[in-house]
Amino acid sequence: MVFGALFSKIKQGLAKTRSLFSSIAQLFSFKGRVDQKFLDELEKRLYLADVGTYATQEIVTRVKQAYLDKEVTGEMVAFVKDQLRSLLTAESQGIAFAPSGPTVILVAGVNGAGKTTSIAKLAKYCQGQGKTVCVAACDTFRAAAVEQLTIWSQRLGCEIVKNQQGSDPASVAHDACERTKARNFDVLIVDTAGRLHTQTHLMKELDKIRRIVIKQIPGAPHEVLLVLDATAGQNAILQAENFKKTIACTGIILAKLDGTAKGGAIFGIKQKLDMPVKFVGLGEGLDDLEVFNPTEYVEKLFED
Ligand SMILES: Nc1nc2c(ncn2[C@@H]2O[C@H](COP(=O)(O)OP(=O)(O)OP(=O)(O)O)[C@@H](O)[C@H]2O)c(=O)[nH]1
Ligand SMILES: [Mg+2]
Repeated sequence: MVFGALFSKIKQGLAKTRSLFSSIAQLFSFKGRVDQKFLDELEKRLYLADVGTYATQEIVTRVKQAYLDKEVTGEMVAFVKDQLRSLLTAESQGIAFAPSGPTVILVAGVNGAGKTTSIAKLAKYCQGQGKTVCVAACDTFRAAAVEQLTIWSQRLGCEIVKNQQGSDPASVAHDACERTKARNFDVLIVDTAGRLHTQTHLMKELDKIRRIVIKQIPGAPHEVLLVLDATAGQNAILQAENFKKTIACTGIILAKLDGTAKGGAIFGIKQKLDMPVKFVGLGEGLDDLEVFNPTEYVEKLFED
């Protein structure tokens, strides 16, 4: 029953993306001889599904090598699912918790990507693993940001460390590390202000937060998660490429998959970023976060 509920959530969350993939699925029920016209049509539909140039070319080439001038009777579906799965990053193990002592998770990303909401969901996920959680409101840039995280922390019943708007984010990070150690919290999740890789002062600030946690807690940060807005499609990948040049990230949270038909963009992440997709965001609620499972993702894309 529980599994059923989870499966239907990702299926529901992918509804918009699935509408585009159904036109690809239709092609694969094709029976007859595979010719260039078929391959051209496949290429067009993959592009329309925002799968991106690399993944589109890969799939078309592989289908061509395997099936051009051959008679098919529907067996291409399984083949293409396998190919798509191989383009995705490996099955996620979720958060890499520290073997002992607190686990520190830094969360970064551009404005409005979904960082604060994803942090609330992550906190719930960690609580679900039996962990106690503290969150640090290091986005001191906007007054509403601290308030937003405070509301989530009340709902979650987790600790929050904050200071007034405009205060030094690194000092909030420092206090949060102190509190985490003093109160033996298992996990510290640090919210940061939205930034572009081009905003040098904000990137420096992020680095300062990182250096503070390194100094305070052994092995920290255990995770640096980059939140990407799936509705940005291929642009989200471009943003991530730029982020990656400035800060070492351990994985991606792909947020807002439910709000977009551009879920195909996920097929470009492995090749372009070489960073695992750890979680996907499928809505605005606390339970709308799933550990990324590539097999399930591909299965659900093609389900009626
Ligand atoms: N549908 C949907 N909406 C989401 C998801 N994640 C976040 N949102 C919404 O996206 C908007 C921005 O989310 P935030 O979490 O505030 O984003 P942020 O990156 O913290 O934004 P800044 O702090 O301003 O940089 C909010 O309205 C969220 O409810 C998701 O997975 N699905
Ligand atoms: Mg925020």
